[in-house]
Amino acid sequence: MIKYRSPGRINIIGEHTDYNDGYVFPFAIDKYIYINLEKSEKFEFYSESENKIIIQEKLEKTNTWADYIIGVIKEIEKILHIGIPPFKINISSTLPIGAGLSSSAALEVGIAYGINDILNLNLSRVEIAEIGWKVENEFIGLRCGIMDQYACSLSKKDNAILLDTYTKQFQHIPLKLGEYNFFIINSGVKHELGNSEYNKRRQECEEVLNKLNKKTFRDVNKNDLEKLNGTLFKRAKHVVEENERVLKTVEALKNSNIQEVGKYLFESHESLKNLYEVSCEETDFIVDFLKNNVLGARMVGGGFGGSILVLSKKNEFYNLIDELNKRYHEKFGLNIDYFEVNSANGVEKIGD
Ligand code: GAF
Repeated sequence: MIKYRSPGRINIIGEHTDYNDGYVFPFAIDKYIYINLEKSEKFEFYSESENKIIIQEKLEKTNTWADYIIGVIKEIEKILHIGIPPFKINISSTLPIGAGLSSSAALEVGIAYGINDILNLNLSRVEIAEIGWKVENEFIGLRCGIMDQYACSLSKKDNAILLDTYTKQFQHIPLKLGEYNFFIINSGVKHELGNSEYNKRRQECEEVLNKLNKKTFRDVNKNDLEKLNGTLFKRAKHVVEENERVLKTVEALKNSNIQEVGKYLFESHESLKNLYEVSCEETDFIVDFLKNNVLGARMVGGGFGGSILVLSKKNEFYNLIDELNKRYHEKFGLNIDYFEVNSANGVEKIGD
């Protein structure tokens, strides 16, 4: 049995820009999907958290968590014109599932990496990320961008990745936060409409391009916004300004201006809430509570629940959390979950 671990990710800034040819700035975190792979007679998939085994002789879609695995195997077969022999695959996780921390990309990338390693297929880390992205778009049906799979595959500990999703160029930028650190607060909610609203946002952005007669969002600038109104104006304004914020955040980080990084996080949240409209009551409540008490905070990932990224001094964060949990529980009847974020390497083998 060969063991691999594939990390989740946070995104410092650049939300809903990755399918709009924009910039993103994520890094992998030390919360993982663990994958054990072993050649076998049949395909056998076991998830510890689901406590379920799925056995298949011929791979077919199941509409369950196993589709992320099945999709990857089928995609590798398709692009390399090979048959993949049956594997027994065990999955366990320290990464909260469905919390906006990229658990599905971690699984896709982990499976592709492991199979590539065992069968010596010579796929690069970029190709592995692209396979995961294709599976998500074509097999699962979420029309996501490339951020999550690139972060899970290409991250380097102590760095974040500035990724230009238009050219697919990326650079690792050292994560030097001085006396501050990032924290995650999991709101514990994931609203059902998330996936359908995600695809709807994508469609609205395509409508923006049609209206402006442009091929790529990369050519949309502030002056173009005047030609739009209503929903399309709001969506486009978010994308244009969020891209600017990514580049300003990278500069601020390079200059060790962590206060400024925090300011952009709050601005990003406001924009995701009011212009892109992918936030929700629960995550807004948490960000509002934190507003005057930490350097920065914003929802992270696709939205409609999930997690909040917080930039704060450690003791200040821990001093707030009990009061926040109390008020959150009073209002929503739910408890938050939280942890300090440590950066991590992309997917890797951890043992035979
Ligand atoms: C989800 C998607 F999978 C990403 O591609 C990205 O669009 C993100 O939402 C929003 O920035 O995580």
